Amino acid sequence: MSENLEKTLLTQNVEAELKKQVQADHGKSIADCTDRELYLSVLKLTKDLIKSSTVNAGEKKVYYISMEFLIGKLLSNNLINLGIYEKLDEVLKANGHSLAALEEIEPEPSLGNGGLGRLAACFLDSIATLGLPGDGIGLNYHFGLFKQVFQNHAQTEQPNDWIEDQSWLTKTDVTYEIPFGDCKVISRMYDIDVVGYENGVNKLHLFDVETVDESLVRQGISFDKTAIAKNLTLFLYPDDSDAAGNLLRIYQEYFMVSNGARLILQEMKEKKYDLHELYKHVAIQINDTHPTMVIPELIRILVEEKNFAMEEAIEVVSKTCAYTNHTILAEALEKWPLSYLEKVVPQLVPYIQELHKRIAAKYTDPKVQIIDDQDRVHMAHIDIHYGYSINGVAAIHTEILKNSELNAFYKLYPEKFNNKTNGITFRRWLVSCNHELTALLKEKIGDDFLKNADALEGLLKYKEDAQTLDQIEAVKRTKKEQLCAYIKEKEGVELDPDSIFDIQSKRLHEYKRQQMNALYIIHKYLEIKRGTKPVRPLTFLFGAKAAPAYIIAQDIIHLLLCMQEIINNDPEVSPYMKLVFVENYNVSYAEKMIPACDISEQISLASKEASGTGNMKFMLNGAVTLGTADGANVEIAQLVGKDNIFEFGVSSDEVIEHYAKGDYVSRAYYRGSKTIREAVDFIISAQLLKIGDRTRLMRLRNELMNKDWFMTLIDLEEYIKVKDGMFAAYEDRDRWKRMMLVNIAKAGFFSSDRTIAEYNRDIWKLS
Ligand code: 26Q
Repeated sequence: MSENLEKTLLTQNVEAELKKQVQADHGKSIADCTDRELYLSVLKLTKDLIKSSTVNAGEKKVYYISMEFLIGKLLSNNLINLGIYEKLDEVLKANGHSLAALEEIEPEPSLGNGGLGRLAACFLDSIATLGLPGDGIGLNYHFGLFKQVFQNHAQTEQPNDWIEDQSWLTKTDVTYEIPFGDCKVISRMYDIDVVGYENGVNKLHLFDVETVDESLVRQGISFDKTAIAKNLTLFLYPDDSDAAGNLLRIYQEYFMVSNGARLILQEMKEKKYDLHELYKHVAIQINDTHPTMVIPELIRILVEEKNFAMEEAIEVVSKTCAYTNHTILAEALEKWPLSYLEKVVPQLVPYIQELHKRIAAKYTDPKVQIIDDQDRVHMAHIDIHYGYSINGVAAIHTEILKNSELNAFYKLYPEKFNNKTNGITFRRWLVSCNHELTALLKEKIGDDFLKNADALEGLLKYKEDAQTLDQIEAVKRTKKEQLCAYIKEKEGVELDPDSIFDIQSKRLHEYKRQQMNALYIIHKYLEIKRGTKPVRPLTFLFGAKAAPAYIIAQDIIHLLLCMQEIINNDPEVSPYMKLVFVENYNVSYAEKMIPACDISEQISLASKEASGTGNMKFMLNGAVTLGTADGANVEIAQLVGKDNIFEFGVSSDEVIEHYAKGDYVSRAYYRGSKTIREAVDFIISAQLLKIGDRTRLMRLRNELMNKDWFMTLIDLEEYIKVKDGMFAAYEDRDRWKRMMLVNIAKAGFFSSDRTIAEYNRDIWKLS
């Protein structure tokens, strides 16, 4: 029987197949099984079904190498992409169960920190959906990103062991020997199938070390960092945007790229392609600088094992590798001391020196050198000189790279620079997380938008249609009720679905300015205490993890958790305003919060957020953005028009100028505004000091008044004004509902299918 026929039969007989599977696994009927038993059987059945799907193939293949793939739970997405979600849900419901209950059982693989990792996951989905041959290459961390637990109004970290006996991982027999300066490890490849939406499958290859010892983990997430063979893939670095120098990170990076390089060359060999034409068959997309060592590693292997001359090896590899930049924060650009590399990967050092020498011989500008005068290796510089493409992730971000941050490189290689505005997969961020909105959209505009996201614009013809507008509002209300129930269960706080849901969820970082939102909340609290009550109750929701070593970020969480206690327990205030900082925000939580949001907080200091992707997810689900002119917010504003977004704040040009002149003085803003003074001073008020930690609160206020590197105070007054205006606009229900509709209708541009089609057209050229 042909594979496709087999697949068709299986899809048509979901009920019979599930019955058979359940009988074989547990010896009972579907109705008699527990949810866990059913989950295991559905997992097996789905994996089998995927096995009989077509694998995307072609003359050229892309390898997306990334230290992070924040894939989230896979069950419902795979079922949706295989086209059997609804059928299976029906079968389960007829037997007294539901897919929603099974979804809760699956552990979440949190193999990423935030945006960069989630983007990689959305990209894999779109690459498979577009039928392109393309695999992911990454690491199989035993404990993904830490689990966040709140204690005494502060974040603590616990290991998140997501790997169960039966999971989406398939152990392969691919193993390699990976040498380091001081030891050797044996790797093994594990695969996760990536199912395209009504299309073929690709793979996510995750490398692991056989000898990892999970018992090394002691208190919290601390562990012995010296025994490399035992700890290499134990943890994902819980760091967003701070390139904390650590040897283990370099071991991890080299381990990933060396395995990746070997796999790529092995596949070239199996397909009998000529290695001298590597670039005709392979594109390697380097996700930020973390996998940069793949460049010298490939060159090394070609020279040492494949008889290439240095010159040709460099040329072939340079025509194969492309680099994506995700950050403009100088402190987040990886610069490794040469001495670290000498210890971890001495075999690469002569190649890095060779790459450096060639540049030094050509260009005198110190800004473009690979090894600087302090003997630090600038990873991004390797990518730019020895890759054929460099892209930013939103229009404004790419412009800033070209005109300021990487201007010296842009002058050398203008043709290498290009923009690829980020996107999100609609399968997860609409179909899977918002069944109700998906059904409504299908009813109104058909299901074309599932394959062709631009078709969402068809919704615009209902802009003045009262019935449609009410239906959109009703969906939002349903999603808010569902979130209320979930938060009640998880966080023990009762919320009002008739209040305005204002949400800021993303990694905690000063540049994202959760502290500015906190100051607004303090301001509103004080106003209510003085008797000025909001027209409608307000619900402020936060979700965010902070890197454990990022002290100020921890202080901001502390402030918000203390405010949560003060506000929610004050009978004068809580009827008008509530605050919940949800614990352990992750992909699964995002899928519940985003569809319930009215106001999407995208308030980074202009020029600092490369793109943001949460902004796109909120918009797609009918939230209205409150944002600065930063990252993809700029493109959102262009698409929806000034009437359908609330913008505020200084421009990126002004910000860049302040940094250049060093003339931002936060204390001047503090002195100049009573509103600001009052909010900032409240951080060390008797009320807060009573429940909070004096050191943390004093440090945070001090930081805001005396440093405020990310210019919170420069935008605070305007933020308050615009946000209050937004709450007022919410009361003009017709206007608000139209804004929701326009935001949904214009979100098509942010489908990662569009982004990937552009990567393919301009960079990979697969077919
Ligand atoms: C580096 C060295 C050592 C340890 C950790 C790291 C590290 C880890 C993660 C550095 C950076 C990250 C993550 C960066 C990130 O998520 N960037 C985000 O990427 C998104 C996708 O392009 C953008 O939308 C966001 O604007 C950007 O912040």
